[in-house]
Amino acid sequence: MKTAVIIPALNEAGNIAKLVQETMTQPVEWVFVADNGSTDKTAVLAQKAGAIVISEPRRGYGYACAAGTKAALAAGAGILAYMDGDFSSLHIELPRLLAPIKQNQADLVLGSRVLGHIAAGAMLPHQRFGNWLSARLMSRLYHVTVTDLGPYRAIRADLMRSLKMCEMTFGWPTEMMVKVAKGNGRIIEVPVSWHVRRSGRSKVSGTLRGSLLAAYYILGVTLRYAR
Ligand SMILES: Nc1nc2c(ncn2[C@@H]2O[C@H](COP(=O)(O)OP(=O)(O)O)[C@@H](O)[C@H]2O)c(=O)[nH]1
Ligand SMILES: [Mg+2]
Repeated sequence: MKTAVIIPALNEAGNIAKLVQETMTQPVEWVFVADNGSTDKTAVLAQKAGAIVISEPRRGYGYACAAGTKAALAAGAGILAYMDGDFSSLHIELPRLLAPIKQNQADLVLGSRVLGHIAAGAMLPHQRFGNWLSARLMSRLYHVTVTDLGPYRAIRADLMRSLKMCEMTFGWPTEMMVKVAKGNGRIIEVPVSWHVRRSGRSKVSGTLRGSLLAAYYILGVTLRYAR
């Protein structure tokens, strides 16, 4: 099964080249960087490092993930893995996410930071609480066992293709989970570690606007799709 890693990136020039190079040392066929109008050199550095850069002009985390996904599916990937572009996840843990799909034990594998390790300062208290609340809600409403809603994850490509994603902002990762759960897909969690971003600034949990929007979309999608 050929694997594509999709990295949504917005102004990650300080991270992206090394991250792409490191990721390509893993058993993956492609690294797609979904650039969302970065004003720095993210796109050119990612391309030089060996990634396929997908430019998505519509602003929104979900638009970027969707554009990267579309390109990876068109390339013929059998497994899609998602990873942030700031070194908060480790490339060496990728095989953990891929193994259950390759062994046909799961359709969606979620990297759980709660089951793994969160480095000091890598997750702010409001983010920990929001994750805990969302995971509890999701477990209750969708009869799944999840401890986290982390971005580091892998999914079978044919399942992803069937999901008909429509949340084009911060609700995208949550929509993936609730739709797989509703379709009785096999979801498992594996422990992953979570680290302080290496360079540059947070656009989501480190800002008030990003945090409020993320909470609104994550909780909103969790509740809305349960109906
Ligand atoms: N393409 C794209 N990527 C984004 C956007 N917002 C955040 N990202 C990327 O998504 C990942 C997570 O964002 P980050 O700023 O680290 O959020 P945090 O981990 O909550 O602090 C990083 O790779 C960002 O570059 C966006 O609007 N478009
Ligand atoms: Mg981050």
